[in-house]
Amino acid sequence: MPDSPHPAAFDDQAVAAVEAHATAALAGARTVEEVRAAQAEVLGKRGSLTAFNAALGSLPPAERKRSGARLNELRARLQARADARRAELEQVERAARLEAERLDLTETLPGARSGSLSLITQTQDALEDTFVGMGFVVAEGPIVESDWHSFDALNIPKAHPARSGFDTLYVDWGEPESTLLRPHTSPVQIRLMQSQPPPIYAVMPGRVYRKDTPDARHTPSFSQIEGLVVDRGITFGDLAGTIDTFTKAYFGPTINARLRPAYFPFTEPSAEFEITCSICEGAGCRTCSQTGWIELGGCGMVHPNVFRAAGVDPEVWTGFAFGFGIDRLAQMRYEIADMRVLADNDLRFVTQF
Ligand code: 2NL
Repeated sequence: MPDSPHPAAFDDQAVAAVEAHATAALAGARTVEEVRAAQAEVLGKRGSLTAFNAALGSLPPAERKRSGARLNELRARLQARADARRAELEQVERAARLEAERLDLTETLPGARSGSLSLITQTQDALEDTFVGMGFVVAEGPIVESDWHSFDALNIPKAHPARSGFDTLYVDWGEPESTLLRPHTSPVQIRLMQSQPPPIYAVMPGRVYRKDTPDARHTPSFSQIEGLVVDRGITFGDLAGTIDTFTKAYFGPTINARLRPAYFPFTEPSAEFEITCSICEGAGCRTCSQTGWIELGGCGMVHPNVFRAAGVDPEVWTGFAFGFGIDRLAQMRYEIADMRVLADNDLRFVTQF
């Protein structure tokens, strides 16, 4: 950039020359830094406009007033031009930075194969589709839960072993043992009953957490799906029919379901829910200990205490609930010997699905 004119004398011609020089310098600035330099050269402490200020003093009073006003106008005009040019360049620099930093997450690197959903997500999606086809809605809720929604509301007394730190992963928040990672999806059902009046026909899928040491059959985090039906006049027959319809819809016509008496604090009566062993199709094998049946989950009629805790009148409404592990179901369907492979991300495993 040529040196800016630094006039000793103060006249119209000199002012016009400074303005022309500054305007050209601003227009020619290619970076925000060049705008700053051009601005300093004219408007800064040692700038040419500042030099004019000194020259003002030697003018006669009338002339000084007129020239001072013109000088101020010029200063404001150049300031505005500098601001406008800076804004323009900032915009350009930002666009260039965004373009340079753009990361295409859908781009497949040479030699890489495109990914797929995890086997558990695929299984959960298929289960949701089956239940939606049967008239259920899908509900979700928080993973970090209160002990009230996880235990008290489910008729699980304070002394129940499921509550002890042995099974439950507590979060250090609030009163000791008041906040936890949900050990089942049942708190979502409690929240659903609290938030809307029956009838309810809903399934709640999601991740749950237990303090389990990983082995072939256990991982400290797994996925579950539970179902809840609340309406007038719901019976155990409706529960058995729903389990049967689901089993046929999801596994196909060769797989049957059966219920056997069981105990859960939140249902009465309660039952274990077994299906034909998919490995031997009921003939008996090692996986099903020669029984021909595999336990999938549990179910039962919702306990009146659970209804009362959730604000549902058990004199008016009845209902049933059921729950089973999604990982366990996938393990059976795909004959996965060791559950830990689900979290390993070993390509020899994940590329099979
Ligand atoms: C199992 C057994 C079950 C439920 C879950 C439930 C929820 C509410 C009220 C009553 Cl809010 N019951 N859920 C009932 C029976 C069994 O799960 O073995 N799951 C893996």
